[in-house]
Amino acid sequence: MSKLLILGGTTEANALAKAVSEQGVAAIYSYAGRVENPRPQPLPVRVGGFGGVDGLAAYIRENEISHVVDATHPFAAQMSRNAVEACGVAQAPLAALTRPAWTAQLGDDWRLVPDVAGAVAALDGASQRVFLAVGRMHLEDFATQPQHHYLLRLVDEPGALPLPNCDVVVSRGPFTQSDDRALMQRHGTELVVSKNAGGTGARAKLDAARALGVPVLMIDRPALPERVELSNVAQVLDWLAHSGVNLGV
Ligand code: 3Y8
Ligand code: NAP
Repeated sequence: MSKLLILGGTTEANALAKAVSEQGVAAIYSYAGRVENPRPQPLPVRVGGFGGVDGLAAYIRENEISHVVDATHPFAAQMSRNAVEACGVAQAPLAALTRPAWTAQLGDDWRLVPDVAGAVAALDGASQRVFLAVGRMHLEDFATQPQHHYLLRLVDEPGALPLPNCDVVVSRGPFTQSDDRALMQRHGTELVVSKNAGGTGARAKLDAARALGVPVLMIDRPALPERVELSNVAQVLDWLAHSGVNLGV
């Protein structure tokens, strides 16, 4: 009996959940529990960490998971590393549903940095109005550059913030170019800091930056281990069918 575990939390994971539900495939959708109200899914949902590699391997065995699709965000590197190891231990086939990195287009003014620490270092210097669109988990890292006036976009209302000069917008994507352009004009944004997430849900700020002639500090993705990588839902359904999952009508 097949049962699919989807490691979720992205636009692509949500599209896969919809397709798998429509195909009548037994599946469960997993969130880390990072935000207060994660988007509802058309599948049974579990929330919270598994407890490292051993916890995930045990979960796979105890719940008779036959296949795992890692559809987490490109920056969810720990989860992706754990998935590769745990699926090896539990002998469960694993495929990742990923999205290509963004590349600069004509008119873009990007400065590439290797990681969050590189972005922090690149903020040395005089005060600027910075749209820090990297979420909540890395805000502490930017506390060493308090001289800037930050615009923060967060999924949930924050508690105390580590940055003295900041405006907060509580909003979850997917975002639109016109909204992001208006937001950046209101804030007087002079620099955007972005993860190279890829996909469609977060790219509006890049299109808005290009239109406004605003430079972008683009944070490269963390390295991920070797694994089967698929780039759309159809490829995942095909991978499932070819590894013994009976898809519905
Ligand atoms: C909890 C689950 C959908 C999927 C929505 C995508 C698109 C909108 C864009 C900006 C960038 C950022 C952030 C972002 C985007 C999608 C997708 C994506 C970026 C939710 C979600 C969860 C999370 C976790 C959250 C992180 C944060 C990152 C905000 C759901 C809404 C900045 C990444 O407060 C926190 O702790 C937030 C944590 C990890 C990164 C960080 O370091 O803070 N995502 N985002 C998942 C879980 O619990 O397992 O409610 O849907 C999902 C989405 N966020 O179709 O609706 O697919 O990427 N998420 C980044 O890309 O830079 C916002 O503001 O421009
Ligand atoms: P991470 O740093 O790679 O993972 C840290 C730990 O969180 C993992 O070891 C695991 O805990 C738990 N975890 C992560 N994703 C999980 C999932 N889908 N289901 C169950 N446990 C999960 O992950 P992250 O960057 O914090 O991302 C957390 C979630 O937010 C993921 O669903 C990801 O897709 C989503 N997201 C992240 C970003 C981002 O910028 N990082 C952007 C958009 C969406 P255990 O070791 O205890 O199992």
